[in-house]
Amino acid sequence: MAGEPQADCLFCKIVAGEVPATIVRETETAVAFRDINPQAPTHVLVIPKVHFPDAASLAAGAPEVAADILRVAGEVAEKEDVTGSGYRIVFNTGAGAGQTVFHAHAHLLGGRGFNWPPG
Ligand code: IU
Repeated sequence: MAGEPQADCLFCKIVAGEVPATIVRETETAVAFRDINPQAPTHVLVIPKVHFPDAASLAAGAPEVAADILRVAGEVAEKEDVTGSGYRIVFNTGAGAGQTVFHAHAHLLGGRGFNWPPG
């Protein structure tokens, strides 16, 4: 069922505390932790505790949680002190766009310059 934990999902396991992660913020609905392969000085993943495969399905199925993800990303950006220089919030959606973990997640990237268009 949409939103239910998936046994084979790495991020569901992080939410359940079964796989370790460096958690920087946790709310009732979301967990933020450091990416294991950081692409910027600040690279934090913000994930919903409920399981949806991508950002669009999360927004359709649990819009209040999708809003929480954005709010938490902004709070982490403040805490990491990257708001002044600017930061990115990225939702890779689909393998063709680079999504490798099919549990919705926002990448919060900051602490360096960014190019446009992205690669
Ligand atoms: P993507 O947008 O699905 O490609 O992002 C998945 C991210 O999850 C990617 O940046 C990985 O480095 C990160 N990650 C992680 O932080 N911990 C893990 O155990 C695994 C992936 I597997």
